Amino acid sequence: MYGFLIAIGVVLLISIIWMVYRIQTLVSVVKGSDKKVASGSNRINAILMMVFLIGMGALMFWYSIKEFDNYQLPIASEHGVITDRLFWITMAVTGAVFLITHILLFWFGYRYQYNENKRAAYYPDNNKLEVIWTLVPALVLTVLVVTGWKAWSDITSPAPENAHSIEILGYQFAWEIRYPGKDRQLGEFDYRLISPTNSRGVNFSDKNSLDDFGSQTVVIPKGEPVLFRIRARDVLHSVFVPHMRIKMDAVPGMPTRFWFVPNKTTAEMRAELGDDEFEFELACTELCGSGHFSMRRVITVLEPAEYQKWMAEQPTFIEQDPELIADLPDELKELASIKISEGNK
Ligand SMILES: [Cu+2]
Repeated sequence: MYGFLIAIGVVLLISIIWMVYRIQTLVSVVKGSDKKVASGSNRINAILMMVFLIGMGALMFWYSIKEFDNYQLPIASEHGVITDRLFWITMAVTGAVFLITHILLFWFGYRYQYNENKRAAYYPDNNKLEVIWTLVPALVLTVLVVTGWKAWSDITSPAPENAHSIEILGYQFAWEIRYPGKDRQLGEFDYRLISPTNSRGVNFSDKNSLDDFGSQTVVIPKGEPVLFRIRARDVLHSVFVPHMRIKMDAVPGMPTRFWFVPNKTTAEMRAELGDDEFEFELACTELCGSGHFSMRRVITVLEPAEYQKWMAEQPTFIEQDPELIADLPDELKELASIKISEGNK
C-alpha cells in the first residue's frame, strides 16, 4: 500500500516539474526570446503518427481477415440475404471514407509538422469545396438510410396469415418455448398466473391454450414463414439467431415479434459446413445478469413434413400435468378431455 502511495507521489512530483518547465518555455516564447518553440519531441510525435497509421492499419486488416468467417456466418433465412447485402454496401462506402480520412489525418500530422522555415498558408474558405463535401455525404447517407429503412419496414411488416407462431419467453436465465398446437392459436397469458407449475403464466381458461405445448428446442420448418412472439418475464433479454440474421429484444410487459423464413434445414447446413455436429443457436444478446451465458437454445430446422410429424408427437401441457386445469369450469374441462383424447388417437 505504501509503495503504491509513494509511486503516485513520485509521478505527481515529476509531472509538476514537467509543467513548470513547460510554463517557463511558453513564457519565454511569449516574451519573444530566441529559444526554440519546438523541442525534439515534435519530430518524434510526427514519426509516431506514421508508426500508428501503419501499425494500427496493418493490425486492423490482419484481424479483419483472420476473423472473417466468425462474423460472416452462412445465411439461413430469406431476409438475411437482404440485410447482409445492405451491410456490405454500407461497409464498403463507410470503409472507403474511413480509410481515406484516416490516412490523410495521420499523413498531414507527419507532413506538416512544425518547421521554423515554413509558414502556414492563409486560406480562409472555399465555397465550392464546402458545397461538395456537404452535399455528397448528405446524398450518399440519404440513399443508405432510405434503403435501410425500406428493408427494415419490409422485414418487420405483419407476418403472413399462414405463419407458424411460436412463443419465446426469456427469463433469468433460460428461454421457454411454447407452441400453439393443432389450432395454430397460442392461448392467452397473464403474468399473475405464473406459478411453479405454470412458468409461462398460460391462461388455461382460454380454450386456445388447451392444446398448447412446450419444447426444449425450437423446431421450425424450412421454407415456411415462422413468427416468433417474444416476451420477457423479468428483465430485458434479446433473441439472437446469428445464422438467420435475427435480433429482437424481449421486453418485460411489452411483447415483441419477428417473422422470417428459414431457408436451410439443419441437415443441409451440416452438409454445407462439413460439420456433423452443427446446430443453429438461439442466444441472449442482452447482458441480463450473472447467468446470461447460459441462455442458449438449439434451433432445429426440419423439412415441412418432418415438422408436422414432430408437432403431432408432442404432449400438451395439460396432458403432462392435468392439475393445470383442476380449477376450470366443467365445460372447459370437458373440452380439454376431448382434446386430450383427440391427441392420443
Ligand atoms: Cu438474457
